[in-house]
Amino acid sequence: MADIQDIVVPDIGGFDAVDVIEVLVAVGATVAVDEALATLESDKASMDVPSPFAGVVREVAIKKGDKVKAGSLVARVEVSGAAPAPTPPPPPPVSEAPAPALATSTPASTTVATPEPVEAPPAPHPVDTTFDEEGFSRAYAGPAVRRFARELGVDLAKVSGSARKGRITKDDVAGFVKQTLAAPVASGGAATGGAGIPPIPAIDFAKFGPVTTRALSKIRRASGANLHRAWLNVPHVTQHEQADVTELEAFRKGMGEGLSAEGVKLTFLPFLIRAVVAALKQFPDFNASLSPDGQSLILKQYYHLGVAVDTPEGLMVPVLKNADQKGLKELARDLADLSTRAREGKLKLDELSGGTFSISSLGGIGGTAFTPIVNAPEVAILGVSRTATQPVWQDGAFVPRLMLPLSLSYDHRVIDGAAAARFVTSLAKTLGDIRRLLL
Ligand code: CAO
Repeated sequence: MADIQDIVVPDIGGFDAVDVIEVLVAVGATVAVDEALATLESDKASMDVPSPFAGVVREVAIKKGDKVKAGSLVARVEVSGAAPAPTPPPPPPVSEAPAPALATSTPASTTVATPEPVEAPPAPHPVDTTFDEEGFSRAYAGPAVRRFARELGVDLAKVSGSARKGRITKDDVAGFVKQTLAAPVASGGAATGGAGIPPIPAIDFAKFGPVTTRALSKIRRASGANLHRAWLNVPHVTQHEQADVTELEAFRKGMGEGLSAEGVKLTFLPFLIRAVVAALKQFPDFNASLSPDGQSLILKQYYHLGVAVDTPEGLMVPVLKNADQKGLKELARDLADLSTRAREGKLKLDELSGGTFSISSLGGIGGTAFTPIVNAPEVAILGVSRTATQPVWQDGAFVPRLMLPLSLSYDHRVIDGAAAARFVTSLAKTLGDIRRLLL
């Protein structure tokens, strides 16, 4: 009698809804021990489900796009030969180590973004851009190589594998890209990427010294695409200013003591949010978006502020809704809740959309100024750096004052330099005189 074995998803580390991104076999296929049947991907990693048996696939129980968990049936295999191989340990996830928390290596251009679907980058003057999805699925390659190929827009069906049994390696994909880049451009024209942007040449860094390669997290890839889009579409200018927060700090400390007993941590941010809302009301063009045809300005009558949060998986921008209707205490509570859940990956989709203006605060970390990238289609973003006590000339003498650096990046298609200077000056004035803030 035929020995039909169920193959289920092994222990995948406590995830209970992992995406099936590829099904690698069909009914009737002959599989070898350890041959991958499907590829799963969570937010943190992707992994193959291998067949513990050699035999013929009699049933495939999942399809691309399904969500599975440990124990879900993947396939039924009619085992060939005698004793089946012992059940293997769970496959090691393809490493997708947490991305560095912040773009600290490029302080001149720190950025924010909401995670939206990653758009495939335009292939640099490819010779053949056709993509055979079926062939891609059938190609013999592991999940990391598949992801690498997808990111580069490489159709695995066209790549020949150099490893055992023709398995495609990362080097094969890189070699294919290199070859494609080296090929003569099909039609006349400059060697440029999409929109006439010259591509950065592919370099084999290993020629110069040892290297390791780490896949980017899903969030980093998504925010990267958004940032790139904003950077290319928005003519950015950044206006810098310093607010004297000496009195605000004394007030914050005094208030903070009482509030910490209630479990509320009062940082600068709730004050900033209040001050920003006041400035947005005074300068409504900063709480607006350009219409898609670029012919009009859509002025929003609500104040939903995006706040950049540094998470282990990359940057996220949860949105604090109706910030104008909340007091300092409620803002502090909401911020703590949103940033905690952002770091735990527990935000809901509607908490990541609808922002009208963003704030990116690096004040808790350090720095004196930076250039945030406008979170388009918003038209401005406020960057906040760390306070420092500085000598300020007042009434004929230098006095020590606590100064808060502000960096406002704006879309110059919508906002003039003069308006930006007025906006930050007004903001600094409000922060410098907390009586205005309490209005
Ligand atoms: N100057 C001096 N100290 C500051 C400060 C500032 N401008 N802003 C915050 N601090 C202090 C806080 O008072 C707090 O001090 P204590 O621990 O002694 O009380 C400490 O720094 C840490 O603050 P925090 O970061 O926990 O709280 P926050 O309200 O300032 O910020 C949040 C919350 C979520 C914005 C922040 O944690 C964060 O993730 N920031 C990074 C955002 C980011 O990555 N932006 C870059 C985007 S561009 O790539």
